[in-house]
Amino acid sequence: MIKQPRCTRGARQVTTMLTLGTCFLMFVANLSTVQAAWRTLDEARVTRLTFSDRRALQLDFAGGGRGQIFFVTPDVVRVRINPRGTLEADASYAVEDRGAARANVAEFAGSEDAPELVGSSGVRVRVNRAPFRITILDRENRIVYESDAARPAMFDSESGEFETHIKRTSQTETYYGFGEKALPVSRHGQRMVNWNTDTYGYPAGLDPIYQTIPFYIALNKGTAYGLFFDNTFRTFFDTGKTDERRVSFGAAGGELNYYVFTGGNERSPKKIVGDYADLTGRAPLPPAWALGYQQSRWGYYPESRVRKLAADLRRNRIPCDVVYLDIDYMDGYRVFTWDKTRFPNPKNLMSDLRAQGLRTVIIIDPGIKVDPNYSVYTEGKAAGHFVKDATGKELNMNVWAGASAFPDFTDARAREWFGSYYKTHLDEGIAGFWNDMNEPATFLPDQLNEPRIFHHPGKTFPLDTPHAGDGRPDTHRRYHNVYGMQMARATFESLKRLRPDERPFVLTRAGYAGVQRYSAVWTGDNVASWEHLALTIPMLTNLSVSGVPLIGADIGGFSGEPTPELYTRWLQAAALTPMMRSHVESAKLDREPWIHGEPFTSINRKSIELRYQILPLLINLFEEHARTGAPVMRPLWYEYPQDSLTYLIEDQYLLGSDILVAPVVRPNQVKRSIYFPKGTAWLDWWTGKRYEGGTTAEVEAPLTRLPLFARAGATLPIQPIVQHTGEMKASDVRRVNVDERAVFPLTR
Ligand code: MIG
Repeated sequence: MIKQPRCTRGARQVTTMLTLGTCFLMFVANLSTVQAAWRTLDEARVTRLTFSDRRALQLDFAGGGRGQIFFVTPDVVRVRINPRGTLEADASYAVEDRGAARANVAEFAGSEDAPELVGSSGVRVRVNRAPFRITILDRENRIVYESDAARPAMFDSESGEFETHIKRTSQTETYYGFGEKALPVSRHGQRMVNWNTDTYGYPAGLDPIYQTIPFYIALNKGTAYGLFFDNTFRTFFDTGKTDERRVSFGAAGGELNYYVFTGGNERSPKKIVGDYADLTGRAPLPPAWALGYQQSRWGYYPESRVRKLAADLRRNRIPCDVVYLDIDYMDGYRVFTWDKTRFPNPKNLMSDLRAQGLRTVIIIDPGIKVDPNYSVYTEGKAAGHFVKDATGKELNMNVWAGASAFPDFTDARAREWFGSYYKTHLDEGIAGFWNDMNEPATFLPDQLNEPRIFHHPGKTFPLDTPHAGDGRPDTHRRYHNVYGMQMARATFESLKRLRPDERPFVLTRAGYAGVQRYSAVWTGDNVASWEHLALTIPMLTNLSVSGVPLIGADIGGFSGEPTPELYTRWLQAAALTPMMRSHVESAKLDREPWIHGEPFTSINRKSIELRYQILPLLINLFEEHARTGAPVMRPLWYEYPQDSLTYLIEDQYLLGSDILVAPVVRPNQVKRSIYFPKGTAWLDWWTGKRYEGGTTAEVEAPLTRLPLFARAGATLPIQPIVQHTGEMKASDVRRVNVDERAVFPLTR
């Protein structure tokens, strides 16, 4: 079939094909056995090539496809191909400013037969017309990207699926990013799918989970490139799993629309991550309180329980800025309501908590209970804001509240309408909002004649459900992966509108590339296990280089029960992650730092105090991110791409460039081995002992101590311990030079 592409095309081509006897026979044979009609894009060679405006190469393919290649910056090449014909209107939920994705100046070089597009910094795109292939070369003539000559790009003219293939630079090339994946730090040798999925208690290796960020960075002997595949359908990446010689990616629909990041002169990960942030946006500065310790659980109710929590925090001198209320605060799980028996006077509660230096974040789910006596439902219905099914009936699916309707968050009107309900909560003094279940996740229909398998793929909207798509109506196939991000956007934009002088705090479970513009992200329903504690580092560092800086994992594990040792090690490990939140599912033990008694309470207090000491640095790093797009939490390879011994490190991370964190992520360990990256020396935070770069050392790590190091020569802003960010004073911040004598005792 691949060899006879013209025979398997749709009906439009049939008449011309009838003249070819053999083709006709094949066509008939295919009709009886095959629905899909996979064709190669390569064999459909480029028949016409135009260079317009000193900017873009326009390509016409023999089979009717259209394409475009251009530079969006001197170091970022964009490729768009629609194998089915005219290119779609250029819309993207990921790209912050449409202008950023438009063509930059370039020169046409080469010839009609061997065309080349040359960017203003000397990067070249070579196009091979027949068969169609692309090679991108940096200005030193090194290959950045090369179509795999052995494997044509393929598409299926009936289903709309397609895939393309890149030659791997080397079989030791490593891959990072891909958003949120429960996978090892380098994602080489993997086949990964992007389809936002509610995966309670996901085991390591389960894929996909909640987020879709189809962006990666490839690294080989210090030389990197990046690739962002801006396609919201179900997509996949195969990084040498099916064939170790190639990387493949593809989608279940839409266009082949991707950006190749050359990494500039240096071919560096830093440049790639920065360019990706320029394209998809940066996180605005979070409120300082969101960087403090956050205490959550599913089950903080009634009001007296929350008041007791606040008192316990302060009595135990556990620094804390935020408490969370989960779904139990609502009246029968109706969003934007209160259960008045559990919380008779939310406003009073909020102001009493605020007086103790505590902010409250509440959960808001997308589902709206079908209930004729519930104004959010009746108003949304009357205004036509709810998603309808393929037959035009309101889509109702079961979630916590029972049968519920869902706003179409891909419609600006629905976003604004939903967002307007936050006003009451803001007036009550609620400080931030937590958007859950927005993959979207639903329960299985009551009548379902199918096995009730865990993580059933049917726990979302039917694929043919229509969406507005902000001016490009299409089905859930196209918009599933952006639904959650657009809900977070509705929340963020309404907070901006309602409180223009405050920095919004939004936390979301599902998202798509660019979600950082609206929201923080947590890694969903993890597990109280050592394996999951270890997984937090590769998960968070990769999410971080996928452009999302404000991230965290539920401390202690959401599902199950941690041993006292595991919870204590987890608090230590998370003390310097961008977001520090303990959380737990309902009916399991609290994840409060004093829950296991001494000696654990004192050790846990010390972990949180450490975070508050370092908070001025953390705030600086968020400012740096807002300016440059640099991640806050960094994998070692990001700072040290020339040191290949950093490439596979799973259990160490950097906070900014100056702090190296090496948590203990295994039970009964009182020592651990630590690699110090080449090119700089590191001082032990607690003892001042110096370690040279490029060495590995065994370091003492009793339960009382988080192995922590500061970069020799750095200057760190540190403050005395406070109980919450409201107590911080700029005049108390000390700038400590990390020299031979630096030791960082905890100060009160
Ligand atoms: O079906 O709101 O991931 O953090 O506590 C479970 C209850 C719904 C899933 C979230 C979790 C939250 C829980 N939610």
